[in-house]
Amino acid sequence: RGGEQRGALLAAAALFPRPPDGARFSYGTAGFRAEGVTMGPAVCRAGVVAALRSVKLGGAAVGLVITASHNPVRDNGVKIVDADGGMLSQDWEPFADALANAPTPDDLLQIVLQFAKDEEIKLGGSHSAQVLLARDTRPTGEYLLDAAVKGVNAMIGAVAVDMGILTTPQLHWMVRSSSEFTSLLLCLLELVPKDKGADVMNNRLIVDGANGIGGLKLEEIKAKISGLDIHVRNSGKGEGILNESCGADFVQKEKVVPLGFGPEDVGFRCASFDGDADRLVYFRIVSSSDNRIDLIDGDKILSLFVLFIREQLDIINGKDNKGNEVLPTCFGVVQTAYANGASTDFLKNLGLEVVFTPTGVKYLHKEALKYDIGIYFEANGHGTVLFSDHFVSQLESLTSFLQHQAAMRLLATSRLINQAVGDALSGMLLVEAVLQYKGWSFQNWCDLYTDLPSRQLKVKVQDRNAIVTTDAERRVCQPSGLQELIDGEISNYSHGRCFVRPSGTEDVVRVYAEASSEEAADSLAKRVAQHVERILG
Ligand code: G16
Repeated sequence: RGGEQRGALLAAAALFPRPPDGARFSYGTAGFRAEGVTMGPAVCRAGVVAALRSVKLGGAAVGLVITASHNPVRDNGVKIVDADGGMLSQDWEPFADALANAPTPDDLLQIVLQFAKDEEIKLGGSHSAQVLLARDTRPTGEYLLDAAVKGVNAMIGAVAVDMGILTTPQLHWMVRSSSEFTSLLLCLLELVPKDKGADVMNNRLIVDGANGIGGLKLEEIKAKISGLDIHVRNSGKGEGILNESCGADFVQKEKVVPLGFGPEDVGFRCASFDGDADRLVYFRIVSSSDNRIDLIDGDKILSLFVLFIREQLDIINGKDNKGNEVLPTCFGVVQTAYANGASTDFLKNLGLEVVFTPTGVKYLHKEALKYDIGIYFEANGHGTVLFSDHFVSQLESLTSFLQHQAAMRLLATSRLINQAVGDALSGMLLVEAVLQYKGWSFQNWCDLYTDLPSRQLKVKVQDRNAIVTTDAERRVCQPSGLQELIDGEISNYSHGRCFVRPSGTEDVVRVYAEASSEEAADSLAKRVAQHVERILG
């Protein structure tokens, strides 16, 4: 593909030719600047530099911002943001200068080829590269954005992503966070003990994107996630309909194979996002002749994270010589009534404090903030792990080698997993890192505990808000008499548990039942649903 690459560079350079009498560009204090209408060639060539920089850094996102900052409105400029979110490495400025000033497309090509050779960058290969573009409000911004895109696209395999009109620091921040994501995963994987992990686990991961935005985003970044062979189904690019017979809600509630999966996926580890990628569940297709799946819901994701965090805390807390814990930690788990009873038992048997809140991230998150490390998940896959600022600063101060490695793992975890809200993408990367750390297969993870069979039903009633609940939605206080009927039903089932609550997102009453067999859970849910229907009409 060398010839194709050469052709693309020549073509881009020819689109924005440098005038023979054009002023000399110098990368200067903060990139190239001049009168906006004359900047086309320099901006296009800066696009080439930015794309090449991303290739050099293994595909990490690099930024390019079109602005002349405090200078007059007729001026414009271009500045490259390095993958760490800071300014372009100064070693690259002479190359950027030479390229901006190359008189002809041929000269430009020669400079790129020579530089790529010196920097050992393989051109025309199967590399990936990503450049995030932004501009300010100047009138020449749009024209120059086009020049930048053409420059980026002149590097085969490079993708230009227009982030729109932004402040310059916003773009720096976006570039920084985008590369943090992948570099933190790498950091976690590097902290996998050498006697564990990697080779034990199959690195193929198949992801159901629910035909939504999560699939699209994952397609963009998957090549940069080293160590994982990610395949996206329902990626949002094809014909499939958003959340229709696919996605985390469907997989978790129906416990069957989502659309878009075929015989080739049987037996592999699969993850499923919902339409806006804030829920995550995992599953495995049992056999191609059977629609059933083995489901790993939010509760089991939580349990995996709990084990990992506990292990790191145990390493850190090997007592000091006075018998004190090195880092006393307040570690709490938050669940809702939907948490499978087997998961709650598992967590309590580990000696953990498990707190219940009503359904809704807004309640769980608030509760989890009360701990040094607070972890919450809803069974439906909404959840994350929160680290207090105070705890993070204590982690940063641990130095003894063994403790240091465990502290580093927790620090990387705190930065990888989204501290603002549950996030399918970052949650999935943490799952993958933890499985590798433990050297666990999907089956090992399944075997943590056996879910009690459960069933969820929806009942359409006249006024769902006639149901008032208490005790984190585990009991009904209105209408009177309903809870007694539910209790009466539960008493007929071994391991029976059942609750009803008005949905906060749909005009229905939800019924959840658990029992020792599928049939029993189905029957308990149905019987209670009938009472709800009869009483509420
Ligand atoms: C929202 C909330 C979740 C909740 C879910 C179902 O999720 O953010 O916390 O579990 O609704 O709520 P309900 O049972 O009240 O309908 P999403 O994924 O729809 O944003």
